Amino acid sequence: MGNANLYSLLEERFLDAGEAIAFRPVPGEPLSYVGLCAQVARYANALEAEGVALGDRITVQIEKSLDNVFLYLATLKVGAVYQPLNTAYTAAEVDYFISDAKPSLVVCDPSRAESLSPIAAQHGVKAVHTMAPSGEGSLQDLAANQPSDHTTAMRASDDLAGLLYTSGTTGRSKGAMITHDNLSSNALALHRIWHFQAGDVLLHALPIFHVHGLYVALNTAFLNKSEIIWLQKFDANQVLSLLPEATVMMGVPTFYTRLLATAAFNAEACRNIRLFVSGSAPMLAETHVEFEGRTGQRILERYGMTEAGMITSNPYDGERRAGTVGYALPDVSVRIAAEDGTVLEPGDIGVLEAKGPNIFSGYWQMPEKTAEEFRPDGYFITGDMAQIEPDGRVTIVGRSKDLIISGGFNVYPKEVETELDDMPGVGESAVIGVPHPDFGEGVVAVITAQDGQSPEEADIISALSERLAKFKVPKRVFQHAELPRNAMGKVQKAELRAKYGEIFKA
Ligand code: MLC
Ligand code: AMP
Repeated sequence: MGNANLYSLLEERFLDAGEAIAFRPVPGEPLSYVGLCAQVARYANALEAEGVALGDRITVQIEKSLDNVFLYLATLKVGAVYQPLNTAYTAAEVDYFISDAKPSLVVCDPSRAESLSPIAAQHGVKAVHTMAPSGEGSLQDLAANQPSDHTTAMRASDDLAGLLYTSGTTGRSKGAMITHDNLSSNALALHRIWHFQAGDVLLHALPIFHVHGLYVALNTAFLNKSEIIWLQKFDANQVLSLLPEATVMMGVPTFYTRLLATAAFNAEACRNIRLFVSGSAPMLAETHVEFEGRTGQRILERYGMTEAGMITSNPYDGERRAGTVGYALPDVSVRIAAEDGTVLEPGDIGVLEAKGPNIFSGYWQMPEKTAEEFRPDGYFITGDMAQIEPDGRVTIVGRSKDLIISGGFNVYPKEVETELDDMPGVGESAVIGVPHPDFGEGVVAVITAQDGQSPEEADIISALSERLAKFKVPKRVFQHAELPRNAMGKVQKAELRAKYGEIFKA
């Protein structure tokens, strides 16, 4: 039997690509595919020198960099499990991820070493390394002194490759277990249906701690042996200046609204682009239409999630219809069901369920949670409300899960409410998402006062920022005498969303 390790598939392509450019960092020196292979091997040897064994988790919280990519690929290569964390997470948030994943190694930026080292020690982590060229615990230094050849570890298709945390309705994050086969089947399908071809250059401006920037963008470009223009983060003016050198860009809807807000953005800037992909959050139909009017390009919207990689995509050749997410990927089946699991008819609105080689193998050490999210016949319950037309085209119409998506990052209201409720002076809270011109949805909190206190909005925001990643912190906090409730005592969030629906309107 062959090796199902995703890296073994990628390495074949890398060796075939040879001296072709893999990465063109801006700023920075280009790196060839041969050079990439050597760096990955050095990191793989470094991990093994540190005692990393098959199936061990490696927790990573570092800024986007090529070394970050080497570490991702080396983790695959040695048969360990990559656990990337959003760089916005606070030490308090990371504490939970480390306690749950029980990694054998934590890799962080030098600026975080002081706060993360005691946390790692407390949870029995063998070593904390920093992503720095030198200094105590420098992983780069360790890798630099390793040989540049390494034999890729044998993995079965259902062995774990990644552990990506995603919050649940309870507010507690769950680790989605992603297998080698989940990743390779999804990447191969996207590579094919999006017509990746010789000469493609990917403009990469997404973060690489989530599915979109890490798996969708990188793995498809790698399979294609493409050159990747590598940006630290999304900056509309920088992207505008580099677009003519690229043929493909992937982004969250905020990327596209920010480009449209840039006066110089036009068809000329996109002259060499053959594919713009949008996903991770709903794109307004107006954005799609305005984008086509300005550039002549029809953005291809696709839909996916951490637990499932990509599930549906608008067609490359057929109609890319604004407001829809297209058809199930090859080998993926989707259906609409009622809450009790009854499968509904075309046109009915219900919860989207999906099945296929892309679906994760369950939540890390949470068999009951896993069982709750799957139907007995293997379909995964996505929590997204959708409608399927008779020809199979899917439209996402809402969410059954209480989730806010801000600029492509997920915010679970329950998690923010729990922090608010624990604050002195706060009685109860309700956290909602309302339309935001830049982030799609903006986080807003409504609180009641406790013990006659009247906490200041600015103080609440600043206290929350100590505990929660910036993107989760409400942009506004309003105080009410009491929260609106129905006869059953349930907070009426729809009423609050209607009341504050206009606050971010320009
Ligand atoms: C930054 N801020 C955000 C935010 N990003 N607030 C809310 N939502 C966000 N997404 C905060 C900053 O900390 C800052 O706070 C203030 O808002 C303004 O920052 P900014 O400079 O405007 O933000 P910027 O750094 O430019 O980041 C915006 C962004 C970024 C859109 C470029 O958020 C981003 O790259 N998003 C991509 C997310 C993504 O990759 N999602 C994929 C998930 S995978 P202050 O207080 O300091 O001013 C997935 C599956 C799938 O969902 O289907 O793909
Ligand atoms: P995550 O858990 O970060 O992977 O986020 C996945 C969620 O993002 C999905 O369950 C959807 O709610 C949402 N999502 C992703 N792509 C789209 C899209 N194209 N349209 C609407 N929602 C999307």
